[in-house]
Amino acid sequence: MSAITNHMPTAELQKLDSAHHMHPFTTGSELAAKGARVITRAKGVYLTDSDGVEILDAMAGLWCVNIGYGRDELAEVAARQMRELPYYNTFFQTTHVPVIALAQKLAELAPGDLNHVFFAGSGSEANDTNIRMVRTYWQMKGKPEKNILISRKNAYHGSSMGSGSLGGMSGIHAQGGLPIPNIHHINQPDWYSEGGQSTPEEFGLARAQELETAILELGEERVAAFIAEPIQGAGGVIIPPSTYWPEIQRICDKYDILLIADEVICGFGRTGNWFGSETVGIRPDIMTVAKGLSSGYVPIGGSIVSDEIASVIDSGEFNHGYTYSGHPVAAAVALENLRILEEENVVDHVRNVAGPYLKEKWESLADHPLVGEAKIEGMMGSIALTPNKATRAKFASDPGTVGYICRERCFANALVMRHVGDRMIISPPLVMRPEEIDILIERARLSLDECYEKLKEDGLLVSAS
Ligand code: PXG
Repeated sequence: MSAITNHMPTAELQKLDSAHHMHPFTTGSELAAKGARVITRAKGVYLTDSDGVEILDAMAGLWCVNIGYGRDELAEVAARQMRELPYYNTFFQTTHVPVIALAQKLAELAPGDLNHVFFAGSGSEANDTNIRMVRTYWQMKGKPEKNILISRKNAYHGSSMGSGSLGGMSGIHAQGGLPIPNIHHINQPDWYSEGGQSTPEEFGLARAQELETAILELGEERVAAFIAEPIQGAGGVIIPPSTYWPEIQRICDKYDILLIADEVICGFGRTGNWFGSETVGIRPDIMTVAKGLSSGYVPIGGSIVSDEIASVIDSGEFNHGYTYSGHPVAAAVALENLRILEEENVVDHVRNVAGPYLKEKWESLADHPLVGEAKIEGMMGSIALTPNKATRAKFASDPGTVGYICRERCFANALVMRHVGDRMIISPPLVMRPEEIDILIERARLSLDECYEKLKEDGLLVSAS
C-alpha cells in the first residue's frame, strides 16, 4: 500500500480514518458517514485542513496550545533531547537533567509552598495520582478512614477510572462502572443555568456552602480533599460568582480538607495569571497541570504539591508512577514552552492586552438576540444561547441541538468555536493578537446570525416549558 500523506484526497483519508481509528467521545458510525475533518498543518492561531481551508482556532486545540502553533524552538529542543537521551525513567533512584530542570521551574512558578512535582503523561493520569496521593497522605498520618474526595457535578477531571469518577459528568459515569467508591459530588456554581431568582452572590455562597453540608453529613474525619477547576472548562466555561471561592477556602481550612485545584485548563496563563488559583484567590495544597504545560506539543502532566504533602509522602514509599513520568523529551519541551511564556511575557499579554481586548469584544456579543449571557475571564469565555433573553430560558429542543447548529455554522465560517450543550465556548491561543481577535468576533457574530436564521426557519426558537 502507498504511504498515507497530507497529499491524499480528503475522502480517502477519511475512509482510512474511519476504517481503523476509534475517536474519543465520538459516535464512530455517525462520523464514518460524515467523514472527519482532516487537519494537516497549523501556524500561529490558524489550522489548515486537507482541502486547504485556513481555520481560526479559537479553542487552542483542546484548550492547550497556549503559545500558538509552529514554534520551531520546541521542535528543535525535542530533536536535541531525542538525540542526547530519548528516554530514561525516574523509577529506581534515577533522574535526568530535563526533569530536574522542569520540576525546579514549576516549583518557582507555582504559588505558595507548592514546591514538589509528581509527573504524569496527562491530566487524567495526574488526577489519578492525586486520588492515590491524598488517600495515602491521610493514611500515613494515621487517618486511613479520611479517604473521601468531594468534587462537583459537571466537573471534568479526565476520563480514566479515577479521574472520570472525580469528574461529575453523567455520560462518563454511565459507562464502565464509574464512579469508584468514596467520591462524592456537590452542585456546581452555574448561576446562569441554575441560579433561579437569587443574585449571583447569594447563589455562589449557597453553592459553596454545599461543601460544608457534605462534610458535616459525611463526617469531617472521612473527607480527604475537595477538587475543582478554578473555572470549569469542559463543563461550559462556568465562571463562578465572586463569593464562591473565598467560602470554599474557608471551609477547607476549617475542616482540614486538602484543596486540589485542577489547573489543567486554567494553568499557564489562561486566566491572566500563571495559575487560575491566583485569579480566584485560593491556596491549593495540590495543583493538577497538563495541557498548557507543554502547549500541547507533547503529552505531559503532573501534580504540584505542597511541602507538607511531599514531606509526608516522601517519608515512605509511594507505590505509584508511570513509564513516562517525567519523560525527558516531554520535560525538555515543556521547559522550552515555559521559557517562551516567560520571556515573551505571554501572561502579561493575556492580562493587559489580549484579555481586556477580547473581553470587550466578547461581551459585546451579549446584544445578539440569541445570546443570554457572554462571560469571559482572561482567554476563556462562554456564551449561553437562549430563545428568551429576559427569562434565561432553555430551548425546547434536546440540549445541544442548537449549540451543534451554531458550531456547524462556525466551522463553515472557518472558526473553531466549541459547543457544550447550548453554550458556545472559546479558549484561544494566548498569543492571539488584537487583529486576530477582530476576525474571531466577526466570524462568531456571523455564525450567530446564521444560526438565528436557521432556528427561525426550522421552528427551533422555542422555550422549554
Ligand atoms: N482536568 C481538566 C480540568 C481538564 O480539562 C483533564 C483534567 C484531563 O486531561 P487529559 O490530558 O487526560 O485529557 C482535562 C481535559 C473538552 C475536553 O471537550 C476537555 C478536556 C479533554 C478533552 C476534551 O472540552 N480536558
